[in-house]
Amino acid sequence: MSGVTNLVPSDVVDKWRKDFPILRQKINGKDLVYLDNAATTQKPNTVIDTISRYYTEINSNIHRGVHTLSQLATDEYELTREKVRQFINAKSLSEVVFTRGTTEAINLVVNAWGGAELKPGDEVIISEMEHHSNIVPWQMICEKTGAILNVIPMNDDGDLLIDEYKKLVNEKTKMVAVVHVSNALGTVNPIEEIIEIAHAHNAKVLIDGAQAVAHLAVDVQKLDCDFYVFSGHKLYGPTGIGMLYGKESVLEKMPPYQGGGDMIRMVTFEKTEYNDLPYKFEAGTPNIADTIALSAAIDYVLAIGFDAIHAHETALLDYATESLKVIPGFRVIGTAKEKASVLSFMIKGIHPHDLGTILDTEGIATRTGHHCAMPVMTHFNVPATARASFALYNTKAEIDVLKAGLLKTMEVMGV
Ligand code: 7TS
Repeated sequence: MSGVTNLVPSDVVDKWRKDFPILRQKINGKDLVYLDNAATTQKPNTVIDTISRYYTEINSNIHRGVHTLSQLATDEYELTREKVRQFINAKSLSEVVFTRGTTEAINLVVNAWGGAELKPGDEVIISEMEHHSNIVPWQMICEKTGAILNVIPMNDDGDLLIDEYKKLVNEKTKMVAVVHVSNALGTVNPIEEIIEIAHAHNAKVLIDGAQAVAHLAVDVQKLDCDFYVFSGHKLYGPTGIGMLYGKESVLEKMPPYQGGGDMIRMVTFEKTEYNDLPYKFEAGTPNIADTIALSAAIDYVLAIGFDAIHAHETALLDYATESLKVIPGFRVIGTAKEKASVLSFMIKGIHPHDLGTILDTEGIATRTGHHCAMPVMTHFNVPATARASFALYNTKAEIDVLKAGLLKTMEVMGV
């Protein structure tokens, strides 16, 4: 991300921090410095309280009962659908399908859409920087259908090579599935251009927005993507609830993903009539409590606003990149032109796992490993990276603590 204008004053960030009770914890006797936000964000009180209120006051199964509690739970569940619709600016409620998370949303598209549409010789395009959840399901369906999986390469900054993409896409391309923001590199991909090119060849487009929705405003109508997926837990919401946006015309043609209750209109042993959208894709009792709490998370983010979030997180990423690069042997993995909230790095002579372990003794939570993006590690010829990823409640002071922790690790490791 670039083009910072208004810095968010530190007293405002301190106020935000107070909304997240977990941040008051000590870890290993030290103030928690939580820099693993790309894995999952912490939850504000309003989200925690919503889950508690749900189970205390209105717990009931939805869509089925005429009794008061069931109606209350159904109303709140469906209000969340409307909230998500507004959040991503989907045209209609039929286009908002609740899933367990990004992974399930991708698997839904792969199996329901891919299972019906892909034929031998058809082509699917993904990119070199995908999370495994946007690689493996496509590999599986390609193997099953005889479709071919192609990969858009990236350069050593972690920018996709759009000219190579233009060479890959052709009339056999049926799907382009690309990540909006890379979890391993922080790259913000030029998805508008990617979508336009795909559509010029009549291919559908799925955007993996898992790392995007907490950092930038998403407008699916403006993007014109066919599918957009994300997880609530990376957006200050609970785990176990995610979202599939699909264009109504595309979802309408897709067969169901799972069969069961709620996704039917009429069942006989001879034949079943499926329910209308979006219920056709929501078989069984859903995750009611966490769906309703996702509403609170979206309210929270929108009350702060993406302008402030963007300004603050960009300042953090710039500050971290600048202040850590003076450390001897420090190497950033991912130096794309447009980045959001992720700093992947190595320190010469220290395995990232040792880094992560020693930082933890200082109360600093980072992530180390392949970040479920092994092909990214292969590209950069590294086994793993350390990753600091930022959220709206992080501060420059915490980055100073990270820097001190890194210097201490080097001392401990004799580097
Ligand atoms: N896509 C991207 C880009 C992701 O970053 C992740 C999770 C997923 C998909 C899968 O999301 P889920 O909620 O269904 O699991 N990324 C990470 C990460 O970077 N560290 O832990 C999980």
